[in-house]
Amino acid sequence: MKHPVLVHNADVAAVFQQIADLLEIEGDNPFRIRAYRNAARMLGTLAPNVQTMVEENRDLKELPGIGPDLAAKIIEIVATGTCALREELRQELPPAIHELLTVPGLGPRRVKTLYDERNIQTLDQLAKAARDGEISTIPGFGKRAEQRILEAVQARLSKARRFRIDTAAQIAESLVSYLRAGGDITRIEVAGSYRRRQDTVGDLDIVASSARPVRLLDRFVSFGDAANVQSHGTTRASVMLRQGIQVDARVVADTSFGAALHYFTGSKAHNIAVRRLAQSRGLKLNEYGVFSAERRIAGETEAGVFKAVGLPFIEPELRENRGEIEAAQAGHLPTLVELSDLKGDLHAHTKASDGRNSLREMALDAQRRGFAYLAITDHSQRLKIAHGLDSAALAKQIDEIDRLNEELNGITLLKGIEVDINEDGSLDMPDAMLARLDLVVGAVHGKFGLPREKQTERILRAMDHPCFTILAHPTGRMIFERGAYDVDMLRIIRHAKERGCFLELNAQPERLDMTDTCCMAARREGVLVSIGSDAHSTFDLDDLRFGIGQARRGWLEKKDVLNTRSLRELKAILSRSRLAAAST
Ligand code: DGT
Ligand code: CA
Ligand code: CA
Repeated sequence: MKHPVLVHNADVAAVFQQIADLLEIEGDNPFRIRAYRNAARMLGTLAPNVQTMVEENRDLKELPGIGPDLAAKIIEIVATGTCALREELRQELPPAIHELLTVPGLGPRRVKTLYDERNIQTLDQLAKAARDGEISTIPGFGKRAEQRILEAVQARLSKARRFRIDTAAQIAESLVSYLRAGGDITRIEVAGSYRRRQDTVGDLDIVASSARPVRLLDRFVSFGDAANVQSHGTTRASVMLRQGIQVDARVVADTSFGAALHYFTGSKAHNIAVRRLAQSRGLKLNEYGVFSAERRIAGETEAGVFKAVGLPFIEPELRENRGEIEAAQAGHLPTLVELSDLKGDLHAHTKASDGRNSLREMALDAQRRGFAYLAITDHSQRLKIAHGLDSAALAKQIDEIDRLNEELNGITLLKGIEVDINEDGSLDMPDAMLARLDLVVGAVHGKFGLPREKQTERILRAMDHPCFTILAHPTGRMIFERGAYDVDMLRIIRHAKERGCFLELNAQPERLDMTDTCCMAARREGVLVSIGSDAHSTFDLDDLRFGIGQARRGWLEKKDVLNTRSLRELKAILSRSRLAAAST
């Protein structure tokens, strides 16, 4: 029997994305297509679950970009799992054609050509046509395009798929609540790379303790999202979910839960190092416990396992065998930053550029989250697709913020800008305007292909501007979409130190830029990191949790993070940063 499960936001987003693609292949109205794409993107990062919103009778039209038509479609998808429009469009086109759209470089228009001209409907057919040299004979596709398609398809067909942490989180959270609702659980955790808060995960590893393991695993394999059951025993089972992610579940006796959790949290390198430590003390360590001869001396809790091998508790995010065991032995483990340490956010957008909410809505939402400040950093004018602000628009926003701050109580809006860093390192806003702001967030939004030396110089010159405060998403990577641009991060970090400015850890789950190792380097060099939501709507402030996960992987403590400071401390730091710039 299948149990009813939550419809994930990602499911609704996927239906909208498919509708947009199919409409585009059919050559439909571009505005209609864009509305579906925007809605899909919004749903992809929306924290509240839309099924829950529908059940609570909340008005979906309060979501950014959702009008009556899309709201009705969401309700339809939540109720039926699909939507009549998609089914109609699918009838009109071959079923696997949307897979072709996942090949980099193949947009809907080219897919349509491949279909119309050569009846190519699947990835396998595409790979074969490219190998046979057929693609390059189609008008609009040359030899180079054919070669690129061949490489991309082969990579796609062979690549083990990974998933972004936010996608994994939606699935993991609903699976755990489904399992808990069955009532056979003593303790449960999602272990593996998910618990270590890696930016992507290969699969999910569930560890549970239960007095009725067989019933628990029966329930697990009956999860509504399970597309097929790969193994199903009395202590472990594996399923492949229809989203393409595999989930492994292990059930142990509660006396072994800590040992199993430690083992399946990994990483493998950490596990091996800890086991070696156990062996050096004449102990045996496995997923059931720590044993001295045949006697179990620990295993019920992770803390007990660590203690048995002579270590204090090590946070999961640190368990990569990157020095955490040595630090633990020396009593130098960092006290990792937590979400509740954040006093504000220094990167947020409003309707004035490409955000969805007003200044007031953003301010009140930040206040509701217990923040003392929120920096408004809309785009500068060079970023045309984001409706960036020119001087006049920024001046107007400055006045609006001043007026709003008079009225607000307990939350302060800071005046800022996310200014484009031009190719020569100058900033896309006159100095006189920058000088009127509380802080300046600089970002690279184009010319990603500059050679390393040029790209690095460009950013260093930008940081030299006396008003420059924070370098946003320092490497520009977009997970699964675009690699980091070629840049010397160590030089940038050291320059920030010299210059008295800061680096951002962008918390958007598709960015999580800087990486964990960059955060470690920033900490080592003594440069404060700003964990920025880059929110384009009030909901996006939820993404800060992903930024915190990454910061913790980077060993950051409260003191290493700029926006853990009180408003008063922050203001002092910001004015010191300008003084430092003026004196160099
Ligand atoms: P993933 O799924 O690729 O994102 O990464 P993990 O770390 O979740 O790896 P996974 O799912 O293969 O295994 C989960 C944990 O189980 C892993 O972090 C450590 C533990 N583990 C797996 N294989 C071994 C092994 O051969 N030796 C040891 N010591 N531990 C292992
Ligand atoms: Ca895993
Ligand atoms: Ca696994």
